Amino acid sequence: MVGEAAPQQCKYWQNSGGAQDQTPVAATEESARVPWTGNAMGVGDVGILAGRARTRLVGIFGVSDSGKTSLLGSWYLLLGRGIGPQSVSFAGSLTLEGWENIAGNLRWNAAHGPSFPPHTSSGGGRHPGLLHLDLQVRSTRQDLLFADAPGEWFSRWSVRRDADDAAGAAWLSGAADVLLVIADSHELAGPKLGTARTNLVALLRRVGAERRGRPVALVWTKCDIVVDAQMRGAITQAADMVLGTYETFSVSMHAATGQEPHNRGQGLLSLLEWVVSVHEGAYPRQELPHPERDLLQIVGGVHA
Ligand SMILES: Nc1nc2c(ncn2[C@@H]2O[C@H](COP(=O)(O)OP(=O)(O)OP(=O)(O)O)[C@@H](O)[C@H]2O)c(=O)[nH]1
Ligand SMILES: [Mg+2]
Repeated sequence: MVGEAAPQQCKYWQNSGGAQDQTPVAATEESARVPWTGNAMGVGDVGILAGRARTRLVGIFGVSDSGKTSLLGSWYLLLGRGIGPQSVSFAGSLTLEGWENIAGNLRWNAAHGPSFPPHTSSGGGRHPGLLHLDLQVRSTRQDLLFADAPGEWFSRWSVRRDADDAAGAAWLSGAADVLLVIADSHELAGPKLGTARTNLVALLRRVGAERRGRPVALVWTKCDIVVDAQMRGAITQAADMVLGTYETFSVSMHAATGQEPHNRGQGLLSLLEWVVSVHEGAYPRQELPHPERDLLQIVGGVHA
């Protein structure tokens, strides 16, 4: 099959006698086929990686416009230019088209300079699009799947875990091996910083309740924008209370001054290195003291 949507449309399949076989293709078989389109994978496609060494699913949890898709796109562009964490290099992807869709905007081309990717549409989906990377990490290969979900899912899920329109976030929370929680510097330094803080603390609290000892990182995106020390302190305090152990990273698409002409952004490689190398058992489950009351003092009331 070379690009057709169904085997029946493929002339090679027809010539091979496949057309005489009228057995309908089972729905499960359909969804488990190789995603030849190269676009983002659906959950049904993940089976094709099952025979490979352990695949790591990375969940990026952040409200709308917080920089999730930009982060993914920038990793892809850096790896494509041969820039990666030490001893990590791009070895392939089953979703090249999906990566191109999100990263294309971030590229310079002859006509115009880079711009940001469009908002990730939520459609009616209950599962996020998954982007695949096969990386050479020292002497071994590692398959990674990154979930590029729409921010609205997480806003709903933070306040109502079982909300119908939060099913995709709930799925990701159950399935992810590594969790990144996004703190959007732009919003936390902007005119609606109070709401942004309340929303982020609600998200942190939800992730804290669901993480089951999995590795979590708090990722400050758009770190080219300065967030007030008091705000940073409040978020850190809330994360300490609800997550206990976690890592903190700051990233930006914008190069630090003096880094031109090769834009590597800021902090992108350190975060990718952690995502690739963190030991899944590195953060044993821990019982946190009842943080609820103190949290309410920090955020001035968050809905359950
Ligand atoms: N200053 C600055 N702005 C950024 C950076 N990264 C992203 N942005 C801005 O943030 C906007 C949203 O980025 P996206 O990557 O689409 O955010 P998202 O989290 O995927 O949003 P949804 O798809 O709506 O959930 C972009 O359009 C940019 O304007 C950054 O590093 N610095
Ligand atoms: Mg997006």
